[in-house]
Amino acid sequence: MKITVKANSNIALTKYWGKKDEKLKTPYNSNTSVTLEGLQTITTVEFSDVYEKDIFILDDQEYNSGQGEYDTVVEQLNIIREKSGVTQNAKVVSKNDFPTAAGFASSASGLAALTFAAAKATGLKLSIEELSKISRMGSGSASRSLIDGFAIWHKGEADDGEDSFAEQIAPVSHWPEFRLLGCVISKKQKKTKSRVGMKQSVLTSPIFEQWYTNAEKDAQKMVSLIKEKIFSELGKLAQDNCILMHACAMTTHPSIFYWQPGTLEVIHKVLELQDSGKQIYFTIDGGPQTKILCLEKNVDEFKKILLELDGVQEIIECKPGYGPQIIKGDLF
Ligand code: 2P0
Repeated sequence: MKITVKANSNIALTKYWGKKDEKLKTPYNSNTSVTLEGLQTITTVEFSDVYEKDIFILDDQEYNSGQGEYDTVVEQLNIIREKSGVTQNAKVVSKNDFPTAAGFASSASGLAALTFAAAKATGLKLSIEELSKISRMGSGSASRSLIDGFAIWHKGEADDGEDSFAEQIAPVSHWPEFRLLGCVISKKQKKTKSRVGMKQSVLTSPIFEQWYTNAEKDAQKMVSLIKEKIFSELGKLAQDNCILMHACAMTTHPSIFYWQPGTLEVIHKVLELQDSGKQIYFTIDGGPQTKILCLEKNVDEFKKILLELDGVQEIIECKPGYGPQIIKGDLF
């Protein structure tokens, strides 16, 4: 059967940076997120005898064996084949509506869409919890994109990783005024992929232990702030958590600096606005884009100020969104 799925990306409000178990893909610390309407991947999957091998096309480019993207897709299809008993090869065609691999969490929406579509195409009936665990194997942050609204990905304690999955903290309707403004600083693909970078951080950053111990506490605090809708505290916590994650990345050998001059230009503007009492906060992932956390009522004012900065090319506005959905309009 051919299935097409739309999945949203997500932004980590408190981050994941480091796998405790490289095989099970479990994180050192629990982390939290909001799924984002506005940054999406659409993926069509079909299993059929006509395919002599798995085919993967992303944004009109075909990937082959030996390329990381292709191998990740095949590994994910293999998990679904194993669970479903389907043995056929698959064709996977995917499109992102935002820059791939430039720090807009394309792997989160991509792997969530692939996992959901492949599971449905094979007729597997799995819970969101199961789908989150399978998505985790493809990309850690993808485990969170299965969830509507606000999520926590539990680090888990079990030896088999079965308790490491994402769970809803609050639905979209809990806080529809929540906004993320993605300031596009550069569309170039990043130099160090998160997967490679975080592995190096685990091994070499002198503050790694401090980072994940702190981040675990942050994740638990974030759950309360989301539930209680205390925006200013949430923004401050997200910002501080992001700074510590980047300090950990920067103190890795060799050093991982995702920030570009434009990234810092936005940071300084945000700090200046905070000093004048505005409710505006930043967070940054594995790339140069500075992402603004704010509320709907301030969007126009903040967009205008940020677009005046030399380093900001455009702004992508996102609001809380839903988990993967089956849609019409197959890509092949
Ligand atoms: C996050 N990031 O929590 C953090 C913050 C980037 C910075 O999860 O190796 O693509 O596939 O599990 O999920 C990006 O890393 O890494 C990420 P893998 P992933 O959103």
